[in-house]
Amino acid sequence: MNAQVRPLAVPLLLHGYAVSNYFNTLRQALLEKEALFDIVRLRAGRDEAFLSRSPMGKIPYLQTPEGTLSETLPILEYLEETESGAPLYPNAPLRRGRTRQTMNIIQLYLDVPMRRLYPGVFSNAALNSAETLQAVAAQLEVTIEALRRLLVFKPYLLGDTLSCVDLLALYIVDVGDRVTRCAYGWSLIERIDGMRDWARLMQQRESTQVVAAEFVAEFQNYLADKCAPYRQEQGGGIFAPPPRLPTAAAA
Ligand SMILES: N[C@@H](CCC(=O)N[C@@H](CS)C(=O)NCC(=O)O)C(=O)O
Repeated sequence: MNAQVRPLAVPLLLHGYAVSNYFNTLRQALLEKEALFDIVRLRAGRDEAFLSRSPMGKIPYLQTPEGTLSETLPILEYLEETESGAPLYPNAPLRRGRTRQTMNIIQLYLDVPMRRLYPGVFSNAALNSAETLQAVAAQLEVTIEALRRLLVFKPYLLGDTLSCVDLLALYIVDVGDRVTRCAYGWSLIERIDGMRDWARLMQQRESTQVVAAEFVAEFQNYLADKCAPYRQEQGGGIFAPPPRLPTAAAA
């Protein structure tokens, strides 16, 4: 894709906040592209002003000099077409198609079903019913099998260069691993050979460290607010801080 650089040095404005895996994906893409951008920290909303910018009432959305855009995958494509930084999609049409295919699978068949379990994992307001647990588990098995076929870990998910798939998967797999451990007692990351080493590689990137630091801090507050059954101290995911060892005085 040819970058059509915006003529004016007007910063893009990324709206959302660091608990959102989609916000974190876009923030990291902007950092990787060394784009000129600022962040407007806000939660999802449904008032008229919010819906005029993000019609589904969701974060993240991007304010550009030409207008606003919501939905992470189209925003990633917009950045690819307008920013001159490092490409995040391959050029060859089939490989570009596979990049989009894999992102669709990760969003629709991994993230969306797992969200059905958020109430019983990240908030103590409701329990997940046995039917929901069973239905989501069945979908996750199909998705895990698909990802085993698609991901190559060479060393990035689809080849030897970083792509949008790595940025999308990073935050969805992090939260997903916490969810499967808490809801089912198994680790999403460990179910896919190569995923743990890839996660370690991704953690070394400067852009990951910037985004993950704010995510971990904000997520801690979010879990406390919701009195969530899951706590970061239980570990899991890619970014959960390591469990604290007992101090000598406490031992
Ligand atoms: N398909 C959307 C998903 C965005 C999404 O699920 N955002 C969540 C936060 S991670 C949200 O705004 N939830 C609030 C709501 O649905 O009311 C995208 O690609 O950006």
